[in-house]
Amino acid sequence: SRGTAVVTGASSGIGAATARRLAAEGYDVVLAARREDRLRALADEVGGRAVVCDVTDAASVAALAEAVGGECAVLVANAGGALGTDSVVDGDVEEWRWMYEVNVLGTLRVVQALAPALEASGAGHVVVMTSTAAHVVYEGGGGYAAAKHAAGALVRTLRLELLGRPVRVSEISPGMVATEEFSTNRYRGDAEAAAAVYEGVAEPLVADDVADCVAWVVTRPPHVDVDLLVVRPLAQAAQH
Ligand code: NJP
Repeated sequence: SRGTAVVTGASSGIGAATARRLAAEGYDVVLAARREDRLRALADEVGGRAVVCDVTDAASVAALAEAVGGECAVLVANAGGALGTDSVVDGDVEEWRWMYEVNVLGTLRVVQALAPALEASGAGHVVVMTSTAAHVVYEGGGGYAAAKHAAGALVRTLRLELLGRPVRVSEISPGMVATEEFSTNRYRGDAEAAAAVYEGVAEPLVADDVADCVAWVVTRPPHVDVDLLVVRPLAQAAQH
């Protein structure tokens, strides 16, 4: 085994694809998210462990760290999401708060809880899933971009803090990926609105495209440090 790999947000989309990919690479995967039925089914499929965890809840994250144990080779801090109404002028403050809780503070909690186990592994690796929205802003995406910019600042600061320790830190910033983010989370099941998001992006990435990036980053030789990997659908490249 290559050691334990914890993936948050492993119940769907990029996280589920990443868990499959890392299991295939020989990691003992720990799948964390809130939807237990999905986690259990995936854990059975890949031979991993399901740990129900809400990254917005400190006790829940502490229980995840407890379940992981003393050593963790890889943490993929991927749990996150966007909501539809994140205008600056008339967006709902509570929706902005939700995006901060899950994308920023959720990542912070998980990184803090697992940092000792990552260091104890002797060659830990933290991968934080931000977004192209961590680097650019776009109209209608103010809350998400603000939260992902903050998550980006978090991961870049973490790199500085961990310099000289046996933990590598990488940020992966995907563009548009066809997952549940835009069907269930962002647009709350409104299929028409979800389809509209993909307008102008004829062929969005699929979750496996991003999972491939995660697997590539964490399987580089120990002296190779991948700082930031930005991956977009070709059709989006001209936009931002
Ligand atoms: O979306 P989706 P993605 N505690 O909705 C989990 C970023 N990204 O795969 O708890 C714990 O299929 C949720 O699990 P559950 C995006 O911002 C995406 O696209 O069971 N887990 C589910 O497993 C996010 O950071 C695109 O509901 C929580 C997962 O998060 C990451 O990619 C573009 C949770 C979300 O899976 C994966 O999103 C981009 C909580 N409180 C960045 N709340 C894109 N799709 O286009 C949610 O630039 N989760």
